[in-house]
Amino acid sequence: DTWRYALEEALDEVQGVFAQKFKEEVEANSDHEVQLFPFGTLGESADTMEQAQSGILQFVDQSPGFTGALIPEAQVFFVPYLLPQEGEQLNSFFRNSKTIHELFPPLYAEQGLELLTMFPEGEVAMITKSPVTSPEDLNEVKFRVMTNPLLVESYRAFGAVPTPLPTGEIYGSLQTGIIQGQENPLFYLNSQKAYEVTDHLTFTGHNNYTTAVMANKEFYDGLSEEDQKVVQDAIDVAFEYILDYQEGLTQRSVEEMKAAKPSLTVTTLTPEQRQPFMDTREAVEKTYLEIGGPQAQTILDQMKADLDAAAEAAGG
Ligand code: 6CS
Repeated sequence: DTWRYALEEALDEVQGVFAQKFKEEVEANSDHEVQLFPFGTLGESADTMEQAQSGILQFVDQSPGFTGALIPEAQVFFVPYLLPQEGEQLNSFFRNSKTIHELFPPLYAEQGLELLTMFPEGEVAMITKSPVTSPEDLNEVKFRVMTNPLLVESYRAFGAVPTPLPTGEIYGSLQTGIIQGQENPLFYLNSQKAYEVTDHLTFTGHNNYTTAVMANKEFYDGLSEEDQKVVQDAIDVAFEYILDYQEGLTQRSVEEMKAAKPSLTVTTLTPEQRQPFMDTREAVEKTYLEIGGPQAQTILDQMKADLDAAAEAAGG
């Protein structure tokens, strides 16, 4: 039979590379076929989630950026300066995190979803029409964010006017000036040609982009033990593959963007410039505890413990 898998990106973007590896593994180790539906074939993220919950799709990749209303606890990924940007500590966190492997699955299960994995998609940077070196520079700036209440709060704390929009509307909204900035990992800013409609790229160090892959729970529970193992093994292979694949991807993407648009400015904020952005973390954490659902405190505490463990494992 054929398993349908939708993702929020194109096949040559990070979620697409992951999905293709998953497909390859499943098909090599079973009689099942995986049919991939990249972004644009089935609607926006909100649509594919509905399709996965109702069982039209067997698998879906949806970032917590769009899962905020469904699973409020997943908004924890938008507390700024909580996750390290990239590197061994981050990878170790995703491999071993109790939050991800033990606490989140029951919360996804309540929504009819089997959480299979979460993986990082790269350091997030801002790309804007005017330069950004302080929260004052974001004053009055309509800044596109994913439709996630805590991400909205975090950009409000950064001083911007957060504007939640689906991904398909980013380019046009920058072009027409409805918004003046957005954030995303570098491979995505590059492949979506965000630099064509903005002029300044800024590394603030406030986050890494996290995504999640899920199965429809009824479908998954109905699989034989053998097939569940095929799925889990394929996920494990694709997970390690996608971490390797992303080595150096941020830097390469910046170089390609600079080559495509030499006038694009690329700025990494100094520790002093970062400080006022970092200072918002406590307030956003507090908001998370208010709007992050009944398990928010447990999730936040475990997440910090996981990050400490990852720092230790990475030797720093
Ligand atoms: O910003 C967004 O909406 C999109 N960003 C990424 C990196 N993947 C898909 C998502 O829709």
